[in-house]
Amino acid sequence: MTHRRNFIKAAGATMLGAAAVSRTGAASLPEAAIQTATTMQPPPAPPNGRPFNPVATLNGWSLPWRMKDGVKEFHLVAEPVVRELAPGMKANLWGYNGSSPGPTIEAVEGDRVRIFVTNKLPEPTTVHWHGVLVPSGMDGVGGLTQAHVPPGKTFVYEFVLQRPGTHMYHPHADEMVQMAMGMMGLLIIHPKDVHQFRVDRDFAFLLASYAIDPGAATPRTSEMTDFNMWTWNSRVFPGIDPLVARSGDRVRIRIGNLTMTNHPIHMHGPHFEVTGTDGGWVPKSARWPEVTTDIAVGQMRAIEFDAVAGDWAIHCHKAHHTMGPMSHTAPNLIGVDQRAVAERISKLVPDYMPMGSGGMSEMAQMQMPIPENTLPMMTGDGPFGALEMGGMFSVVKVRDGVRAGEYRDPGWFKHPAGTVAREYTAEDDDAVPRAVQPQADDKTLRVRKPGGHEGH
Ligand SMILES: [Cu+2]
Repeated sequence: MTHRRNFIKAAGATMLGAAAVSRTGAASLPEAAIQTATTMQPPPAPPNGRPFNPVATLNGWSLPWRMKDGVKEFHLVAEPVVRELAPGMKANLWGYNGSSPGPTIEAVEGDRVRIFVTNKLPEPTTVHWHGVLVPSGMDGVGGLTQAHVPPGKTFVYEFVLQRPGTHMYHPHADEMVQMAMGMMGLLIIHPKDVHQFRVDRDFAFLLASYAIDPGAATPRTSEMTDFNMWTWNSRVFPGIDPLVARSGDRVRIRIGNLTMTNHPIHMHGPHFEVTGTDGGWVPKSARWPEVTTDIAVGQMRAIEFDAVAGDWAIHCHKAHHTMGPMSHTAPNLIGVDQRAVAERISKLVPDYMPMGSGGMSEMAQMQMPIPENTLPMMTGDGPFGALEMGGMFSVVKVRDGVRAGEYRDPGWFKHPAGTVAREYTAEDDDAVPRAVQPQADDKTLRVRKPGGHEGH
């Protein structure tokens, strides 16, 4: 395995496709492809089996399979991995096939799949196929439906995929530790009819959270609430891939939540509809327009929208989840005059810098020094200055003329002239109408009466 890994790395970390598998003559086990890249590897069209339109896993990849007598064979290897969460911060996680989350498994409604799971962890594991109706004995609950997979052993799961949808896989063995260490992945079941539920762009990612103390690299697995790395596919802003689309594209984003809290995911710009849950696709008549959808723990939501040109922020709306590591017990110093105390402290600590009297924005502006192997509380540069973000934040970048299958970052949006908010100056006086001050006798003034109903 080590030898194979080096071989693949030497080849530029390209995925080893199903075609290359026979090289080993692999008596029984299909090759376990390895991928350690942290940028999206858009999967090619399926080389065999029923056709489908692959998903684009943010900062991730899809697992190649081997077709054997009409059965799709996949090979997952549960193992320790090193994952860069964002430039400047690496984490010691557990994952599958070189990455956390593990590779996305994609197959088609009606497919029979055989999934080999090799355990290279120091403790037993299992794989549960979250939301997939499988024979009870294939459900992956250690002790309940199967014996645990001991370290060094390989188990095999086999079932027929009965219904199209978006699902997740994760251990059901020492779950608290193994999921806090990053063991999870997506399982996408495409419809048998390639035209059903068809979209132009189909993104997918998992929400995960980690508690990694500044300077450390291994998550504290006993943490229940105070996480500091709020990730999409085990990446944090500015390490999360942008979601690139062409104007007019029908775009789907599938989001699964395997953290320990809910995440209201909010998208700026075009309104979307919730079109899918773990339970399947929502009938057209039951969909409703939204700009934020809350994703509870253990849930998946698929949203769809028609892309409009621009740079549209997409993020969790819990403000602490778009932040990097920070102390949650820092006092609020807004309005506090720190000058006198700063003078006294700087006699003891020459570099002391009082902050916070006017909010925390200056922390993003000046990129304060931080310990090794952690991330700033807020960071990122946009075309107009500091973004002051972290954690669960990315940008839907919609442009005219993006080619189909093109996911490369197109850079910042070029706003048409006169469409950017700007400073108001005195010269504008003639051009811009003054704000109207309503007068008491203004016939159009509407007031809300204490009774709750409107009157004039
Ligand atoms: Cu959140």
